[in-house]
Amino acid sequence: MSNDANDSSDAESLVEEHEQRINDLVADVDDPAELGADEDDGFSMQLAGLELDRRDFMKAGAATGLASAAGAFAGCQTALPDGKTPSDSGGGGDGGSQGASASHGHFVPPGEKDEYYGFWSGGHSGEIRVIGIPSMRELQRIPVFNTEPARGYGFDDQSSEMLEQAGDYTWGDNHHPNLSETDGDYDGEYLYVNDKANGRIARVNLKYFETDAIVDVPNVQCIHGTTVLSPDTKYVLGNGEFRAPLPNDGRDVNNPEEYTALFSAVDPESMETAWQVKVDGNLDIVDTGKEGRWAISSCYNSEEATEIQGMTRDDRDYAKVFDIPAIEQAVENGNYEEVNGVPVVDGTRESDLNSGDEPLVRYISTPKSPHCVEVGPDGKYAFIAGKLSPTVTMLDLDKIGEVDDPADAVAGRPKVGLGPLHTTFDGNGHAYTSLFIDSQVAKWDIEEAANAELGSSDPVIEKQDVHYNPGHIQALEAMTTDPDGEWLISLNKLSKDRFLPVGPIHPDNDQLIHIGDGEKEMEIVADHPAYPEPHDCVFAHRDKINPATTWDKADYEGEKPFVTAENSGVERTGENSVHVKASSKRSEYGMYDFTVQEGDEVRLTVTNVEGVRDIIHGVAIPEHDVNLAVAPQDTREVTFTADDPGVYWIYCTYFCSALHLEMRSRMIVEPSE
Ligand code: K7E
Ligand code: CUA
Repeated sequence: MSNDANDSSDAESLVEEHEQRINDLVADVDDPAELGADEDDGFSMQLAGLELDRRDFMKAGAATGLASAAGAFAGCQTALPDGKTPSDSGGGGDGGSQGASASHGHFVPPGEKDEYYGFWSGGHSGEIRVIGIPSMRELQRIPVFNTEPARGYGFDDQSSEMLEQAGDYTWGDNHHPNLSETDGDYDGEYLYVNDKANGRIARVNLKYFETDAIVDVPNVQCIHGTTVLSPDTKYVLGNGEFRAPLPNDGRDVNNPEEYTALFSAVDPESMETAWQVKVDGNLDIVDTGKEGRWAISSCYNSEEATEIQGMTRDDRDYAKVFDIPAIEQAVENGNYEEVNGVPVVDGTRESDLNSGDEPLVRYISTPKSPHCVEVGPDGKYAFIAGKLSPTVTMLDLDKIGEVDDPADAVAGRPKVGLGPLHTTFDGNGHAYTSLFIDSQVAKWDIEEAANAELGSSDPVIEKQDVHYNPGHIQALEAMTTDPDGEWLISLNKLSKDRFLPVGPIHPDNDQLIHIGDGEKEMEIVADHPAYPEPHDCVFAHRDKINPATTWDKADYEGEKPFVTAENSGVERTGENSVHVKASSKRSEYGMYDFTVQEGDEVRLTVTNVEGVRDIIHGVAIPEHDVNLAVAPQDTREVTFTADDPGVYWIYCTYFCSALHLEMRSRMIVEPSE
């Protein structure tokens, strides 16, 4: 087990080593073969009186010196009409009237509402965050793969059973939130999100902003890229990124060439895995065409290596284009092997199913360790960002099914800058690509790129510095057929010196950028610190999302009782079990006390009988790890054991009225003898 990266111990040489590795790997699209170890990538920024490689920002360890350089940098873009730097004009994002840019306010006054919902993945926090656009105010958090006391999630029986059945992991790493679609537009029903860490896909019910299903996808360790199949959410599609033996039961552990990556389709209603496709290489990000036929995935490890040197060896990898109806046909014809209850279709290049006119998977050579795939609003092109190549490859989706050699479907390949990761759209013919290494967003003209020579940087219109190292960028409703333009968010991985220091683990920095209709220059108007680590976000106009403000008890009728003050009480259900039912309202529970016996298993059912929005009652029982949050008209249940005799005060955890502190009850646990 050797690892070169550990050979140098001092910080400075580690930085140099990393820089050297990146320099060696970052390809020049014009002639990838010639990009040798010693060559300068030729990229530098001219500043007044100072020439600085943008990547110097990756190196600087201390904030001192960096701060002033960053200020100069921000200013050098002169994107602002009055010559102010973005931080002068409200980069602090403090939400006050000073916080709005002179030209493009994002400030939403008290009492007014945002125009858009933003749904942020929470990365390894495991949650979804709901953020209003353009204010950037955080509106809500939706726990998905984590537990969350404020919402009783992972505490009540229903959610803890769901988490248990989905593998009983204590966390997840969610990257890609996707809104359900009908006719290619958001229908406001569901949000689907992946768990990269444990190979799961979850569904959030947008009526209640609550996770209602999680599937632990068989045969894969990790689900990375995730998308819904446009235009009608026929499937939720997930990319298995890590190659592993199939099944991973101890076979082939020392034969990495036998490992495989799987592309999975999950039924959005039943949340069961419908089928999987085995492929060569790995799978990173995925998006679909707009008409329901094609799904396009990137692959960064066509080398099928197990260490970084091998994974980055070749200058070409692939995009893989999945023909969904052809895969369904193969499943229907029985052309699969069933593994752990799921039909697995062979989509490797050698597969018979890939030999005819209608291959299941088309492999298209793409430079180099590509990352994102995003399909543009008109569905014409898929945009595949080169990551280690400074280019974005455009695939013509109309041609894919027609050309003999899928490489002939490549419609353009503009050179946009270093470290391109993700692309988004304003609906007016512009693409915006994040440049991780350059810490910039590049705006470019899509049709010009289709007409230009491969590798030309002519289509690039403008570059905006961001702070620092962007991953995903998203413009309003950019993933629909009708993007709204106006605002773009750059989800920057590093914040460095942008905020008050808070210790060595820094927040990310989500920057709000005004793009308008794409005809003017981009302008940064707010910095928004984000708890690590959001990867992606998705926006919907507020007219498309219609959450309930209280519960509709018909939605759980037959599953849970609706407990009123009258039917509150204790019912003995067995020698060592009781069912305790209690209503709740301002400012009392249905019982001032109840008695159980030492050792009883207690099933506690609590209904909030109020119909008034925003009046939540909590149920905390000290020393029993009991914590419920019950919204108006909702009922929650929890089961626990009353192990130790004594008196336990039950209290309400939501400050619901002036008599909130008095809203209490006693659980009396009588000794068994
Ligand atoms: Cu680019 Cu997981 Cu979408 Cu992170 S992925 S950035
Ligand atoms: Cu109910 Cu506080």
